[in-house]
Amino acid sequence: MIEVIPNTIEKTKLAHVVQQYGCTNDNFTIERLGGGLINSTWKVAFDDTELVLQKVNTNVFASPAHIADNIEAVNSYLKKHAPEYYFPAPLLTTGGASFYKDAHNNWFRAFKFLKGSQTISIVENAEQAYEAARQFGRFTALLTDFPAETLHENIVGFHDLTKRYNDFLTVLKTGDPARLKEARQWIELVLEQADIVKQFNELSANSLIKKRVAHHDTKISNVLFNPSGKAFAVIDLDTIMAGYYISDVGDMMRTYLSLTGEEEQDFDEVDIRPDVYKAIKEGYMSEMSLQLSSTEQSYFYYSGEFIIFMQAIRFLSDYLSGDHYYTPAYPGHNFKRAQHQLQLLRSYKNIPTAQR
Ligand code: GN1
Ligand code: MG
Repeated sequence: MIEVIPNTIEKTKLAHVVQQYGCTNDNFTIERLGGGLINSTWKVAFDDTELVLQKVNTNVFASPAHIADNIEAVNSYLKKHAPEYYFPAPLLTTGGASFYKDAHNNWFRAFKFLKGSQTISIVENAEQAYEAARQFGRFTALLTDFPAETLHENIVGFHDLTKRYNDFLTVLKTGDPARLKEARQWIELVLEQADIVKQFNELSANSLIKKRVAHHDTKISNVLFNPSGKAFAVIDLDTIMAGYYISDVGDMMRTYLSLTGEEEQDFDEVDIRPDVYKAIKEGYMSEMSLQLSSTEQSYFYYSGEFIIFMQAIRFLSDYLSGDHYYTPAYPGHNFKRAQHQLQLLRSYKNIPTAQR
């Protein structure tokens, strides 16, 4: 379940935003929904309306209007080609816009809160993994003929491992000297994985591997389930961009396989569940097997190495350069997060070949 944080102070601050979505007085309730690392999210209720309200982190998304363009383009394509598919596009403001920008250049948008829909924060069993993987596969499959290259690149180089790795090498020269010293052993561990970057370079130079419409953030909390446990939609559409399918499969590997979430600090608890791996594969392939070339399919296992490693260097680079991207909740938080990913990578690499 999403963590719900009650809030009173924010009510006053956000009243002008809630008004944009049709609330004409101060009779609304607002509570913060925790979970995401980037945007701020609230649940708002007034009259018979329930909304999810979000403020976009403009440090991360420099052009929020591009998010809206991408969602609109995908939404109109799906409305035409797959009208039965539920795509949670933002609600329009009373002025007819899919975003609300306030006087201080804060960008907000709202979504309908679907009664009875549920989200989960940890994959408890293989069925949930299957359901989620199937939905992410379905999303990309339905958009096979959509011209992915026309989408804006909302975060430049977001899942470009070559760029991320080069940025990491730069941080080794420019980062905080004390932190660089403290993390030496972990930095060595990263540098030993250069083969993962090499494989990415090969893959991205291979014309048999297509860029498709990918979600790029396939954690389980971005899937809506109905009360009987069936997944029916994917949410969090900010990073819908052209990308490789391994981005989506890889982030499922990263976030579904171990029962421990990415915040776990006891690394001995990190454990790969083979039945969950199998469920990700079956669920995703039930929608995508006809779309993916055999060359693409040969990178299925690699997807997990790719994303876990990239997340490790994202957390570690952020720690070494002073925590500007992921806000730490305690000193050393991003260092711990990076260590967790490297431990997860080690466990992932131990998956026997026959199970991959
Ligand atoms: C961020 O905030 P959230 O949960 O949507 C990040 C992902 C990372 C994830 C790690 C735009 O996602 O790429 O994998 O944290 N999103 C962005 O938990 O950087
Ligand atoms: Mg996200």
